[in-house]
Amino acid sequence: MGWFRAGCMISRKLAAKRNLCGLHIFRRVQAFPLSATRRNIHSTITKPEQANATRTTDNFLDSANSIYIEELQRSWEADPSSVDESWDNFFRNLVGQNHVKGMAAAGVGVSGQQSIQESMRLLLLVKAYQVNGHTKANLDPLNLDLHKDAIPEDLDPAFHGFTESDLDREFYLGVWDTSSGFLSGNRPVMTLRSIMNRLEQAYCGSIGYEYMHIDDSSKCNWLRNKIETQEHTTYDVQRRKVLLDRLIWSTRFENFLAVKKKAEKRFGLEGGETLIPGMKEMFDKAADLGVENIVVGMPHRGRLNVLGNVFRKPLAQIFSEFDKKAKHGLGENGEVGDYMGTGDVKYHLGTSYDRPTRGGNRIHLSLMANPSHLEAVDTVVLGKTRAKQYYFKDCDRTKNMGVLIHGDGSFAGQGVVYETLHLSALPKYCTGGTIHVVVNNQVAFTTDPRSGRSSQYCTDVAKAFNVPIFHVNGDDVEAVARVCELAAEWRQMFHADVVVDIICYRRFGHNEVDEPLFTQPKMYKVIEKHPSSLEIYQKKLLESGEVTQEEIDRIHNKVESILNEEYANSKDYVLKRTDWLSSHWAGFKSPQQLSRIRNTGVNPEVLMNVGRAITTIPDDMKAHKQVKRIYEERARMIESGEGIDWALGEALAFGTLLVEGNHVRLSGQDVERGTFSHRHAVLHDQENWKEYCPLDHVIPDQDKEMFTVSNSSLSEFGVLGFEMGYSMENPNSLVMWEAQFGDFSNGAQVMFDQFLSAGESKWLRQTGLVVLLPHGYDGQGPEHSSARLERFLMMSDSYPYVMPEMEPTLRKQIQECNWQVVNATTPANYFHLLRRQIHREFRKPLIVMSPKNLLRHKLCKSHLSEFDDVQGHTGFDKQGTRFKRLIKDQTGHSDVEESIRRLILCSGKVYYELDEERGKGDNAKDIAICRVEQLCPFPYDLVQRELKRYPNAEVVWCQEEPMNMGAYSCILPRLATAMKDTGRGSYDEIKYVGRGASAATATGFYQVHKQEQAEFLQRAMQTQPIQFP
Ligand SMILES: Cc1ncc(C[n+]2csc(CCOP(=O)(O)OP(=O)(O)O)c2C)c(N)n1
Ligand SMILES: [Mg+2]
Repeated sequence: MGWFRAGCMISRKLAAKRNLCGLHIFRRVQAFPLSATRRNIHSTITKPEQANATRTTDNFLDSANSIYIEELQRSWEADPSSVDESWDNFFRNLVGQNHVKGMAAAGVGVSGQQSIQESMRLLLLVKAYQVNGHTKANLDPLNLDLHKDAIPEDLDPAFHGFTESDLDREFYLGVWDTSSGFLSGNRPVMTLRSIMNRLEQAYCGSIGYEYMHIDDSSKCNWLRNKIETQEHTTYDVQRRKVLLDRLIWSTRFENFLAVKKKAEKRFGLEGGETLIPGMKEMFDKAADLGVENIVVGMPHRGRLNVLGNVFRKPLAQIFSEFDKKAKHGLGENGEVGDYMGTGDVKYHLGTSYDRPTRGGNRIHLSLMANPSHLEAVDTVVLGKTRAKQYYFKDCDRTKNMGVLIHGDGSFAGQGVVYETLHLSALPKYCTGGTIHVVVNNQVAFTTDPRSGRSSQYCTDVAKAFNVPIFHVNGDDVEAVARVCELAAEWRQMFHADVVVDIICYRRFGHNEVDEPLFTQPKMYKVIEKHPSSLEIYQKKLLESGEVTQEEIDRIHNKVESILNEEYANSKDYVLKRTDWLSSHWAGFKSPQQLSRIRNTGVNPEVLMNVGRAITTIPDDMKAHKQVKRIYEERARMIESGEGIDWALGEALAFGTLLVEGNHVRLSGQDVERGTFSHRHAVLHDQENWKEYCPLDHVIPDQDKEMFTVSNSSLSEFGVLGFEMGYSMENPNSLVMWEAQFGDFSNGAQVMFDQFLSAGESKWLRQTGLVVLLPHGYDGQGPEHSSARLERFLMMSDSYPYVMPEMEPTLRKQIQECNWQVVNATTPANYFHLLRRQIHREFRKPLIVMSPKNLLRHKLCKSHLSEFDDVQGHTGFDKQGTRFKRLIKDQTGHSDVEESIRRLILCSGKVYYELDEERGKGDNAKDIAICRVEQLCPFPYDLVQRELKRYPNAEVVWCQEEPMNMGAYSCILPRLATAMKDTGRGSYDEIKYVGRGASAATATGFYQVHKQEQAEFLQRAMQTQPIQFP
């Protein structure tokens, strides 16, 4: 036994150290300077460090020091109650009144004496395998693995004091009620040799298990049982043939494309083909265990193979997407612009499929479309999964599951993986466990692990979350299948995350046109000679006699002929008008189908009932007195109809949407109270742990999640992605993410750039997600002023130089635009804005520059009559009560005001400052101030209405942001287009008032802020014409 000889050699060196080493505390001692031939799955080495001082309360399972044990034994002999109960059990079990008597009681005869020290060392040896066996496992198909040189000493029996002469001695293992697996076997006596064989088999084969970091012994025991009990480890011939068939499909698919589409990028799976049988086994097992829906996110590598072989996307369609001459993306007459979107490359597209499973079930699979940005889709998948769980009333989260496939480089390197894992156990974000599969080809583009990570395994990040990790040699398809099944079992059993790390290789370059020898010459020389996993498996089955060559050939021929047939069909494949509507979306309109504009006012009686429900606190609730006062004030607002503020306006929008049967969900950092202490959506009893959320009590027997408000982890990228995924499941929900301050949304920039602004265009998937970004200049410095409005406007795809159709019955302006950007200035308008998101037949993302100081501004109030649908009430205009895209001047101007000398167009809270400035003297009474509430898409019709109202007015755009920021550069061409169209001049006639250009969003000096503010407000009101630009 190779292990033993090597162990004997080092045992002498270790003699002095023996009994001093702990198993649990590890430190990185050395970052090995790896040679090019010695690298890959490990980049750094760990080594046991001496255990800390003893504590008599220590659990025996955590201990590893035999001197310590001797002390404990002495202590126990003197007084059994002086040690932890587990130690007491240990000594009783192993020693009893008489050690040999214990063995006799177990009905076994043992030759020779076994000291308690030997028993303990044996247990430590077993435990060493459980903890460190993975380091010795045969994980690397290329055998380049460095860790062969760095196997921890404690896996060597000599380290524990055993010698070759002990090999055939029988040892009593004890009977451990509290443990499982190996130690629970009913053969408490075994030779050391057979103990070692069992340990090697369980822990050092093609699978390396990491699970002893999990701090829940019942979970460890469950895994131990699965890992160490032999009956779990074999497949019968039938299962083997299924695996073979699946592996042939996976392999031939790539080979076929390699021949047919030689020079095309497809990010093939070659070297990692066992992923496909692995995924299929996982899905089958999950279905057997009750899973009905699986949402999958995955990157480029092997995606086409997964689409074709797991999701059963028609192969003809996949092949046709390679055809550069195919007219995908063009309409019937070759025109651009049908609702085919702008499209995406083939290895980003999603799909869904109802897949029959081995056990005769059906399972619905959805693969989310995703951008090139590695790992960006992770939390989107989780959000969608969580939404499915809500709509399917899947309370124990066992019917809907998320699966994420990762690359080794990305799993280790992309921070959003950590953010994703961190959502796994949060009450309002948990999805009952995600299965992570890492296609670990030991390279990322051209970067190998030495440069790509500081951790030992690429999966180490998951250990921080008590996630078990199964490393598996990707050449061993049965081992891959086994851990994939085990992962599904774990997930269904514990509703927690799990990682499968398939260690494989990449047969070719990063893509098929890359040359890997430039950067990985030695590795690729090995790969060149390395047989495929299919060849290895076929050989194994042939040698075992379980499968004949004829059977193998038959499968190959079948697969090849189907591939050829589908390839021939792909030439005439016509891309169907996409299946963009999933079941919940039936009746929703594409941008080409006109959606009626609806009013959003609410029946006064309903409004009143909702108002009362959301301002009532139960008598036994001891809320903080300031919060109580806020609620009393809100109740007064409802009863009097006067002075409704922002928070109440928002709550009324939520409450009325709930009454209409919609799901409402708001998440983000500190959203429950609100960063600015204005929302107080959840009340906390000051005397106990009780909480009360008034919006949970709007309708009788309201589902407890129908209204969800939740503080999130301190993440932007991850949480925004989650809400985006959530919003895509069902359109009858108002899903919102609020940034703490708008500035921080740039931490989620990938979500804005790749998903929210362009998702519908690329992938034909709509979302009505609302993003609230606190924005406004009130002297808080460069980081708490700006949500970078300009970026959101710049990403709008509305064409600025031609007036769109604005006639109300024909208007599709919002439908045709990629998103809406709004800066509302009254609680009532905000109320209608939120309700409008739902009261339409399409969904569109909404970016809101939300207020800070307007939350308490004395003039930023609305009357309850502005929320209702009563004709003649303030909010009711020609079309009824709805969101106002532009709010006209409030000083009672008639349809034409010839004497107005200046029309100031502005947006956001600067309106109130301009209005106040205008009121200071008499020389500005002839200035009109209009608020552009909806910046994108631009309200051309209403702006023109105001231009006509003030035929002689100088036109000014005023903003508080620096000139190179804010809305100015977006407004300018659109306002010019509106002006030209009414004969009011163009660019030169648009004057600018605001801050000058600046690198930082705002000054850090309060006095400078005030001065800047005063200066531009005065300039806006000056009597002489504005000269700028
Ligand atoms: C966020 C991000 N950064 C960089 C890239 C460019 N890129 C594409 S694939 C790749 C390597 C990924 O390595 P790994 O995760 O190991 O997956 P593999 O290609 O090896 O399957 C890189 C760097 C990207 N797509 N996304
Ligand atoms: Mg890789």
